[in-house]
Formats: sequence, C-alpha cells, structure tokens
Amino acid sequence: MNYSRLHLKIFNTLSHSSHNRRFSKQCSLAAAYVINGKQIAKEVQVELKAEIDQWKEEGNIVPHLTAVLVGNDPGSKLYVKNKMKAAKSVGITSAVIEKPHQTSQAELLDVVAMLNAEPSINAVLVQLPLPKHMNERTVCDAVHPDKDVDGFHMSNIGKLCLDVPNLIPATAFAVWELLKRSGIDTFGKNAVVCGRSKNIGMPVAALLHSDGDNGFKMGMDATVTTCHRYTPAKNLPEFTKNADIIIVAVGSPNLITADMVKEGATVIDVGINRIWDAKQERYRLVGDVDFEGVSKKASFITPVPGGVGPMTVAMLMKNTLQAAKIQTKKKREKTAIH
Ligand code: NAD
Ligand code: L34
Repeated sequence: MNYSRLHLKIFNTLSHSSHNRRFSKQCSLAAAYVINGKQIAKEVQVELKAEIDQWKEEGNIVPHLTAVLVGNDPGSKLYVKNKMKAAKSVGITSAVIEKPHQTSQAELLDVVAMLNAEPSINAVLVQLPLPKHMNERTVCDAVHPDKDVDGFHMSNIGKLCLDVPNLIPATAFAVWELLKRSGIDTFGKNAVVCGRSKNIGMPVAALLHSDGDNGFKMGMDATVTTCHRYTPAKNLPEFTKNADIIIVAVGSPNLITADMVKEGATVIDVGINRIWDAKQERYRLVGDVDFEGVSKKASFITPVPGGVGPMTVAMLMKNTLQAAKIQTKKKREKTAIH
C-alpha cells in the first residue's frame, strides 16, 4: 500500500468514528450517521463559485449551460428549475429551451446541433425521460462529447469504463463525492449496486471498481457486484448482506430493508419515488431504502429527499465548469498549431 492510501485509511477510520459520535449526540434512535446531501451540495457550490470567480478573473469565458426540456413532466420541470437555480448561485449563466411533447426527434436533433455549434454555450443537457416517440440513445449521442455535462454520450461512457473520463455522469459523480466527503473507504471493499441502467447503475459500478493504480486519481478499487431486475428476489439479500457499501438505484420503494443489510454498512439511496401518504393525504418523496429500519443498522445512510438528488445538481455545475475548461484548452491548442 502506498503512503497516500495508508494515510487515507487512517483518516477514514478517524473520521468514521467522529461522524458516529457526532450523530449519536443528535439522535438516539438511529445508529447511522445521516449523510446530509443538501448541506454537502451547498459546500460544493460555495467552493465551485470561488473557482468560477477565479476562472473569470483570469479572463476566461463565463461558463454557460443550456438545458432542453421536452414536454410537461412536472418532475423534469422541477429538476431543471433546481439546475437553473444552482447555476445562478455559482456564477454560471443558463437557459432553458422548452419544446412541446409532440416535437419530432428530427426537430430536437436540430436544436442540439444548433447548441453544439454555438461557442458561447459550453454545456448542453437534454432532460430525460423523453417522449416515447424519441430514441434517448440517439439524442444523447447527438450532444457534442465536450459539451455533454450529463456524461451520457457513448464516448464519455466508454472513457469512464476505461478509467480515463472526460465528463462523468452527474449522479455517479455525486455518489463518488458523497462517499469521499463522508470519509468512507472503498479500497478493497465489497460494494453492491442495485440497478444497471446505462445512465445511473452502470456508471456508478464503473466508478466503484475503477483502478486507482494507473494515475486515475478518482479510482475507488472496490469489488463490485451489480444486481438487476433478473437477480432473483430471494437471492438479492445474499449479495446485499455481504456488502460494505450498497448503492440502490432502482425506483422501488422499500426494496432494501434492515434484514438485507450488514451491521455497519454504508447505504446510498439514489431512488426517487413519489408515494401517496394516506395519513397526511399528500404525495411524499421516498427512496428505495426503508430509511427508518436500515438507519438503525447501517453506519452511514443518505436520506431521500436531501441526499443524492441535490448532489447530482451540484455535480452538474462542476461538470459545466469542466466542460468550459476542456473547450478552452482545445481552442488554445488549435490556435497554437495554426
Ligand atoms: P431505470 O428504470 O432505467 O433502471 C432501473 C434499474 O433497476 C434497472 O437496471 C433494473 O434492472 C433494476 N431493477 C429493477 N428491479 C430490481 C430489483 N428488484 N432488484 C435489483 N434491481 C432491479 O431507472 P434509472 O434511471 O436508473 O433510475 C433509478 C432510480 O434512481 C429511479 O428511482 C430514479 O428516479 C432515480 N434517479 C435519481 C437521481 C438522483 O439524482 N437522485 C438521478 C437519476 C435517477
Ligand atoms: N438528462 N435527465 C438528464 N440528466 C439528469 O441528471 C437527470 N436527472 C434524473 C432525471 N432526468 C435527468 C436528474 O437531474 C433525476 N434528476 C434529479 C435532479 C434533482 C433532484 C432529483 C433528481 C433533486 O433535486 N431532488 C431533491 C428533491 C426534489 C423534489 O422535491 O422532487 C432531493 O432532495 O432529492
């Protein structure tokens, strides 16, 4: 083990116990330290604002994000609104292009091509899901890879799998940042990812088992098992009970219960589900984890809301600055040659 890894290990042990002490003072019912994604996202945004201010002071382009929103999905509208608000708070300019549900795929691709061609726009995202008459893969692959702040373009996904990422999918990046900032060691640990979607589960798994030995500073070096819809329900607990870290990105309330979790595990809940609360007579947001039960057994847990969601938005902002940097570097290299 090299010195930095050893140092990280000692730091993690220390920070882990201090987190637990801090939490036990706050709440005597649950054992787990609740990772406050909302708070950490705020911290990331404060740091990012300073970095963007500095970037601008050096005479660089003001980073700009344009989101394309197709249709009237209330969830998508809210998420895009959250993204625009975050952009403003860190000094990124932003815009939303709204298109009606019946927009053709060809028309949407024209909009994306126009955004790709505009040098003052550094970051482009097309909010998902798209209407059924469109092919999400075709649309994601239409965004220029250097403006693709979602990291969904096939070349960005491919680079992530090769441990040489360009732009990392924001939710996977959010999971990485939450684990790092909470001092959770992943080196040589057993991790289970529930969900294998190309945008969430798969990139999370790729980052978790990425190799830190070959100059990839974000390498997590965990041993990863991916479970999915065809993992027999009766077998799922065998995998999850063996995990030091469980990441759940399925979209199924209460999929993970306390009996499926090892004492002291870290549980990151990516799921977002709106369920009807008969008692309060309103819809309520829950994740995929039975928070009440699992938080009594885990040592770290993320809540929903206030966990991965706000961090996804913060990491999208990080990606927007990264995109501006990538484009600026390429432009300088080009002018240096000619
Ligand atoms: P998806 O529907 O594309 O994928 C769901 C995955 O879950 C599939 O790979 C499927 O095989 C797997 N699955 C289904 N049943 C399972 C089971 N019983 N056990 C194990 N795996 C099972 O969804 P997605 O886009 O990957 O999103 C997953 C969840 O994460 C959703 O609730 C979504 O709303 C949420 N989400 C949250 C954020 C965030 O920032 N917090 C971002 C994106 C998505
Ligand atoms: N292209 N489409 C593209 N990129 C993405 O990264 C997303 N996603 C997912 C849906 N479609 C996408 C998001 O941004 C989900 N997602 C997202 C963004 C923000 C939040 C959750 C998911 C979020 O802010 N969640 C808050 C609660 C918001 C509420 O009240 O519903 C939270 O505390 O979890």
